[in-house]
Amino acid sequence: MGELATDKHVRYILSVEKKKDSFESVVMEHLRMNGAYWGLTALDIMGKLDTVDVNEVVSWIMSWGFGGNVGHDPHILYTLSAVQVLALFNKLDVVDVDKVTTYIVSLQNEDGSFSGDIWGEVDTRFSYIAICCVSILHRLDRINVEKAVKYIISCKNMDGGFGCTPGGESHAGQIFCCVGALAITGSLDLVDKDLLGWWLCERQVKSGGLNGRPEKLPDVCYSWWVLSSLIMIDRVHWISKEKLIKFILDCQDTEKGGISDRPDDAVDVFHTYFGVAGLSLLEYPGLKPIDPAYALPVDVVDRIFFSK
Ligand code: GRG
Ligand code: ZN
Repeated sequence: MGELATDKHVRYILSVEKKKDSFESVVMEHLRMNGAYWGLTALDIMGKLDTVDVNEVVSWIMSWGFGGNVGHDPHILYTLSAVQVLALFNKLDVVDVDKVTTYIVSLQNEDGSFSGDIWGEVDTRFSYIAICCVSILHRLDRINVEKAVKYIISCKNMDGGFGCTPGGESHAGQIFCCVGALAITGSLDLVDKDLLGWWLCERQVKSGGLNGRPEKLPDVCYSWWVLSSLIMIDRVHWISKEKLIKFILDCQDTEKGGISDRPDDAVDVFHTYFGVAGLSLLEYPGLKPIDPAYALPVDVVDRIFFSK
């Protein structure tokens, strides 16, 4: 089995960041805040965040006016990424906490669910994002946690999994969101851990990779969505860690760097991040540990909650 080509992945992520004026990245502009979170968190886990100019990143984030105004329609997806990146750099003090919190509070609906923006689409992804974000900002008490938890539980299915809305099919991505939100609010006792653990461990296929629901192909990003959920419910020993490590390493481009969804596919920053983050959850040597609920390095989460 090969090893993690850390230096190559660092170079790959930095090269994508430099290409930010390219056509593709202008078209994908709305995704750039999420992309920054994926790339920078991967760099931090690999111990290379210091290769990035902090001030440049912080002023770019602030020019977005996340959580409201300046050139982009606000969406809760970018708000969390912006807050996470600022947390990585220990720069949360630049956040207008009241403004961001008020924006998130305004997106909570009567039934406890959250919309992603003023247009109203509801999804358990937005419940996770809202809860994670206000928690990082120490403002969990500003949302109605009881109703938020009740809504998430209403999205639980007979198979133990969770969907995007009540009755929606169980999907590993939504399961991460629901379990993560329940973990952050201290409500994991509402999960049937054996039933959900069984569904999640069945996601491991012959190659060692994980899929996101039955009969689907394995994909490196589920090394995050499935594994983090298994860890939060304390059932990670129900899958083969060795086989999953091998699958992720097989998805590396060992020449140019980067990780793809499946062996021999084209690499991208999203799968590079989730591959590295998955390996961190698997305690692969040389990587910083990552927190399965906040999706940030453990030292960053400790700094947020345990430093004065
Ligand atoms: C901070 C890590 C972090 C996340 C923020 C946006 C979000 C919260 C979570 C997204 C959760 C989610 C729904 C992930 C799934 C993404 C994905 C690979 C979707 C593909 O779904 P299909 O149905 O693919 O196209 P399959 O694999 O089922 O064939
Ligand atoms: Zn994927």
